Amino acid sequence: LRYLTAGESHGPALLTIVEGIPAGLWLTADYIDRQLARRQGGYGRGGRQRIEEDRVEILSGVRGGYTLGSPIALKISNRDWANWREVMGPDPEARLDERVVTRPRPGHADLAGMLKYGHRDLRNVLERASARETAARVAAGTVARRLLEELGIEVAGQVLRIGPVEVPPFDAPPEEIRGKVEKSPVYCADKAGSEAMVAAIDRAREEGDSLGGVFEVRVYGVPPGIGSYVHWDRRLDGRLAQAVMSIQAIKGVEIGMGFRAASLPGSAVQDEIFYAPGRGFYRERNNAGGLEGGVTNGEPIVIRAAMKPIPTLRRPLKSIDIFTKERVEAAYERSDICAVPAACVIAEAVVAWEVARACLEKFGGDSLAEIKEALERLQERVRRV
Ligand code: EPS
Repeated sequence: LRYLTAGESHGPALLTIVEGIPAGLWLTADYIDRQLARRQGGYGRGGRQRIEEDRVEILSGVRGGYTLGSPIALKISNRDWANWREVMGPDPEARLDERVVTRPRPGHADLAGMLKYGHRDLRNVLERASARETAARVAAGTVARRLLEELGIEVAGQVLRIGPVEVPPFDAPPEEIRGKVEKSPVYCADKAGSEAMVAAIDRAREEGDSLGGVFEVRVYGVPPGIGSYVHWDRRLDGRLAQAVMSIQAIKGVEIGMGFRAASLPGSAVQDEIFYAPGRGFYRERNNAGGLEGGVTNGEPIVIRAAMKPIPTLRRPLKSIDIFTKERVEAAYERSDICAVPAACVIAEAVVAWEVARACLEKFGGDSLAEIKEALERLQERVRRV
């Protein structure tokens, strides 16, 4: 299972090609669009989201609602392209002297990207570094999510912190988490917490500032034995961490008890092992976050991440103009105030992708039917051990 994305934030479209999805999976544009809409939402988003209304176009790999086993090409058009055609176009006539960005934003890829690629207009960096690209990742991850649903595996995310406001994780079955999160403007399961988060975002907006936060993604119904301990790049915990850390503005990732485990004795951290006939092995708590030795142990996967505040500030920090070398204020156009709820949706997608990829490594299969047979064999074997 693999995918690539392409596209600039103000270019014509975002593209992804998803390869390795088995034949026979029910997949519709509407199903993907629901996740694209969730990604666009969340209190604290800026003006750009009023322009865009992301919808996917399935260009290949699906016929009559079912996947064919061939590459699935997905396209999400940028409505804002209409306003950028002359500046962003690929032809030599493009107006490269307009909307030039010369004042790198501290915390954005602007300066590091310029130094790396030798650009003289920071726009050439920010157009691709932009989190707009995550719409394509959500589209690809949502295809994986559909596959996981067929295997009885469900993903649910929730926001736990925005700036100074923190709530404990809501520990419940996935449909209950999703039910509460859907009602919250910041995708938080706690009602009072949601209101306080909205107020914190309003304050940040008034102050011309931005806010980060923390979210959690859980994966329910994962069979034991996915991932492997035999080599570093097959450890599923490492792969999940990489996938989530690669989302724009993520600065920390933890699994299960995470950083808190460092301060406690082993007896308070490791999850004791129980057994019941018919049920097999199980745990009464899940500090490991469903992963031991890089392999799933049958408990839900629990992964949390910290997102830093967005670097584009209405009250900009100081920077240096790349041409004049003068000390100036960093660039500001429009911006989101807080994109933590969106990042949570993106994390659900990239986590679903990694879990699906590891499942296909375990179960193989060119068709959904083959994969389901292999899963049933594993479940049967685990029950009988
Ligand atoms: C982004 C800047 C903003 C965000 C964008 C990410 O876009 P613009 O520069 O057009 O105002 O809205 O996110 C999206 C467009 C999106 O769909 O998530 C950035 O600099 O990373």
